Amino acid sequence: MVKLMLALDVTDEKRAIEIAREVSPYIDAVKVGYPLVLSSRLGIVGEIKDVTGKEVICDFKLADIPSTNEKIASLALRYGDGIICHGFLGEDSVRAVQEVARRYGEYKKVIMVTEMSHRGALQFLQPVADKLAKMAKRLKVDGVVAPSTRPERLKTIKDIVGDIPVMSPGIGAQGGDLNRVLDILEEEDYIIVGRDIYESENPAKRAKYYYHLLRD
Ligand code: OMP
Repeated sequence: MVKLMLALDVTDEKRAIEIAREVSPYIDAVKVGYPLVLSSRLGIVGEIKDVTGKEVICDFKLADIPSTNEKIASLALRYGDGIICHGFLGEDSVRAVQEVARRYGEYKKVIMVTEMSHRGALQFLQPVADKLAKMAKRLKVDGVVAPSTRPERLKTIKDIVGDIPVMSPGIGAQGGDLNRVLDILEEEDYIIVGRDIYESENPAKRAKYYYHLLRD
């Protein structure tokens, strides 16, 4: 079964906790990024984990030199089960994050971005995305991010990374075609959905809709 990761990009801490609690029976994971952390504090990542009882991934899209990536990852992984980093900075920047993850006693995921879902990704990222996917495979990262907005690219990237789980944003507000995406994704993969759930009038109902869709 393809899993559902909620992108909790709300900037009101109370509302974030409320939504997290309401949707928790219907989701498999939560992704917390700059909108929520910068409007509250890093510890919110741990609170979201406590409230939902689900895997929480820090989406900080690390894109720096190894020593800075290392510092940020050390802080984030105190609370998060995993962290998203960019690959275009090169192998050493990703390896630095993997080193930090390895130092934690428990399993922490390092997830690498390949091609992104927005139009601007065509400009600089797409031309190198296959190379990034190959690097992700070589480095044995724990997951890659690839776009639901371009199913043919999602398929290519999935074929390159093989058994590495794919986490795919672009369903809902970005207009990705869920049926096509579900034809490509497999058991250990995730769709990432944000606004279509947290901006809906009834986030729990919307999350439940995806919950059933992924199981049918
Ligand atoms: P919605 O468009 O509201 O469903 O949110 C998508 C989430 O996925 C947001 O948190 C984005 O920052 C994130 N995302 C993308 O939309 N596109 C990408 O290519 C990569 C990400 C990501 O790394 O999570």
